[in-house]
Amino acid sequence: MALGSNQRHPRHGSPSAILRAALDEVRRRNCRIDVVSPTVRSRPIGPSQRVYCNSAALVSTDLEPRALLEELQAVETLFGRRRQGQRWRSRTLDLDIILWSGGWWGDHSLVIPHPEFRNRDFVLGPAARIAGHWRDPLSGLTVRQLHYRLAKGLTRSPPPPR
Ligand code: PH2
Ligand code: MG
Ligand code: MG
Repeated sequence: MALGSNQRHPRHGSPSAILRAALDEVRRRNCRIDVVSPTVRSRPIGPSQRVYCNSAALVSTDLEPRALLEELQAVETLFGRRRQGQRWRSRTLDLDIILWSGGWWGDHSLVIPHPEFRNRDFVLGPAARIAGHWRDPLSGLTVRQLHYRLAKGLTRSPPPPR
């Protein structure tokens, strides 16, 4: 799971505090948080101007990907995330499923691996710290290899066909 925040929260405070509090909330929802990466600050990609805090966590759960997504969206809502309006607007909390142990998943509202994760340093950097040997089922490359390629500017992967 990838975590991101670029807005303060009236009660929890800074984006990094929001990410910590969000992990506590995910833990309460039939999920075990096995490892958490260090938090990085990253320049925003997209229309928002504010710096992001990003991290990654390894989550163990019996929930199916769809059910997990619903729990993560409930946590986002709890932290004041609004879904209407502009895509990629500033957000108090974004929780994305990046990879899962079952390989590929695709339905109308959820695609795993996350279609853009190969192009995002703020996802691959933290993920490489905790899951460097996890393999992308589409490219066959490990997270560490994907991160290395992106950091070297070797490729920008096109989004996979749906
Ligand atoms: N999330 C986005 C769009 N742009 N930029 C950074 N640096 N970090 C993010 O988490 C991020 C972003 C949409 O989810
Ligand atoms: Mg998201
Ligand atoms: Mg996202």
